[in-house]
Amino acid sequence: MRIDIITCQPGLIEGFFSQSIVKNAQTNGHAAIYIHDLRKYGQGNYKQIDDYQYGGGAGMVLMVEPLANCIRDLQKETVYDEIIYMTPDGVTLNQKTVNSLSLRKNIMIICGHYKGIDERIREMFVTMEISIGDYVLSGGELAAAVFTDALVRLIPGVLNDETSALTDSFQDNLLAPPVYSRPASFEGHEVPPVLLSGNEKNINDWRLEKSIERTRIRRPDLLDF
Ligand code: 6GU
Repeated sequence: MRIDIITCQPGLIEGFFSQSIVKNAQTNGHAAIYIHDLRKYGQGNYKQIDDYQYGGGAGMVLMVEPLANCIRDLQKETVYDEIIYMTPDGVTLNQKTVNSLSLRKNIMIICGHYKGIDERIREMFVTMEISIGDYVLSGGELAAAVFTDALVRLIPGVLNDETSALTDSFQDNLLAPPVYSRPASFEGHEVPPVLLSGNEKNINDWRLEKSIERTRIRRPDLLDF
């Protein structure tokens, strides 16, 4: 999968992509992630990328021309399956959306800032608008990092144990069951005996039962479908 991210604050996410699972995914050739600095497309001596909004009101808007030029430059090299704008007024991201987008080959992500981006970019280029939850961040960068992490870990071969993404919380609309490691007894708190029994069927039954119980208590909304 190839992911191109357009941002006016590359420093906010460069560190994230040079660490851990997302970094390994790139080293192993499963993902290619490119960060593009919108400032390079800025206008005039000051490389201007934002301006006041028509009609007045507080807050700057990312201008249409630098963004359009940047998007078109990228489109010269790559045909994108989706051009996604990260915005709090987009559709709320969930595992189902991540699963289906993980099958795409080339994705472009646009990070907004200030009051947002000129609406014409949304009309002319954007194919999908994604929010990561009902709260407002200062910019789309952290949201893009969250979204990219969720995507990249689903690419086959990225996780060490290929099946482990399948038992994550939210796959099958169920939260994950509790997990334990050594020691079997810690300060009077015991690991459930069934997990020590070696009986695979009983262990799987117990895990499913705990998943359902936990989902019913914490996220009953996931169960009504
Ligand atoms: Cl995608 N962007 C911003 N700025 N805030 C958010 C968000 C995105 N998702 C939730 N809050």
